[in-house]
Amino acid sequence: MNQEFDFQKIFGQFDIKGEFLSCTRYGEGHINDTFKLTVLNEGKEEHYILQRINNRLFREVDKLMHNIELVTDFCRKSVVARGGDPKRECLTLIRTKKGKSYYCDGKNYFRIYVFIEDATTYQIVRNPQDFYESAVAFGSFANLLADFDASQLYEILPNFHNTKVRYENFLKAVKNDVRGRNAKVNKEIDWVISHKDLCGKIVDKIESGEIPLRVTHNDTKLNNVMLDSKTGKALAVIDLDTVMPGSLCYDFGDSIRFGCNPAAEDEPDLSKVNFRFDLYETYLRGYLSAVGAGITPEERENLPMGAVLMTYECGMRFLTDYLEGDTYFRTHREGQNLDRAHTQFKLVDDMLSVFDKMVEATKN
Ligand code: ADP
Ligand code: GN1
Ligand code: MG
Repeated sequence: MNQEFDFQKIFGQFDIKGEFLSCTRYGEGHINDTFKLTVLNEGKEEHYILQRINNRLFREVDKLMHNIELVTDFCRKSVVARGGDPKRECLTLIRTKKGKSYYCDGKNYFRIYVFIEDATTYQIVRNPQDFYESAVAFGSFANLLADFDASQLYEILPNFHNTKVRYENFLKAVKNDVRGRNAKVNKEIDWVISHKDLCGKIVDKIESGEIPLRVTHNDTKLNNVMLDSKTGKALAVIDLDTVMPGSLCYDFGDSIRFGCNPAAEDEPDLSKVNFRFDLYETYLRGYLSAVGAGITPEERENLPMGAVLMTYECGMRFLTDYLEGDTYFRTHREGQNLDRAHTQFKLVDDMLSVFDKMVEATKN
């Protein structure tokens, strides 16, 4: 797999001291190709993250990287201002020798970040304390971005969390049935359609102005936050590709979607998948402690719906991708996107069964 890119040549384009040692696949993101790059500098090994940007999805890499440059600069200033360590507490882009934030070999686009050492991302919540820490990280990130000028950013993936548009795309995939898979998933298709009234629950409030649009992260799952391996404390929010206008309810909701499930996102055995209300309370506490007083009463009231919606939407996206032949989310095995859809649908059912409790817990 690694031989498909000439890593030594790519490394040579960037302004990095030292000699190329190795580059191996890394992490469990579904979108970009991520590698750990090891360099020998003055007798010491140094690490970087090299990513091939998914330019099938991010068609305008220049605009994407413009956003990331602005957001990483903004975060760095805030880390420095509070006396933190910018090499570990935010993402640092390495420039090319020509001064650009990415390199294109004519076909593929690459960027390099400083590797955040002695830190971990988790695929499943290990313990409530880690989840609490991730909530503080994402809450603080939202608080920080409140001072970021939204007009500077390109809306890099329009309608990213527009659930109504996602639903339309799902219906198109069902209609086109390009891989002839519909017949296998009639039950799942019916399930999505029977819940379609959920689609407008937050989008409509954003359109009417009841819920404000802010600069948000939009992909707040647990493996997009790095925790210090020694202290367990949150270090840095990563994966900034989707930072653009969005809603706090979505950012909160996406973390709940991923983290309140004690099983993997693609767990085939649904008896292991369930919504842990205690973890919901844990995340809520951490998030509210950090997000600041700027959260409006309408946003707060809609946090539980944000969780339901992000889970419904994500399940629908997995099922859409399954119907379209697994072209969007990276898969490692047959049926993986369908398994992912199943876990999300189970979680929505679970959440709806305790929705009143979620609402009660979220009140002031
Ligand atoms: P994707 O968009 O595909 O999800 P990410 O940017 O989230 O890609 O990176 C994938 C994984 O790589 C992360 O979950 C994390 O484990 C690891 N990673 C990303 N950036 C860094 C970094 N600067 N230092 C250390 N690990 C990183
Ligand atoms: C993708 O890039 P990654 O793996 O952090 C996806 C999210 C989904 C998530 C589901 C840009 O996130 O929207 O919620 O998979 N990112 C993009 O795990 O589509
Ligand atoms: Mg990621």
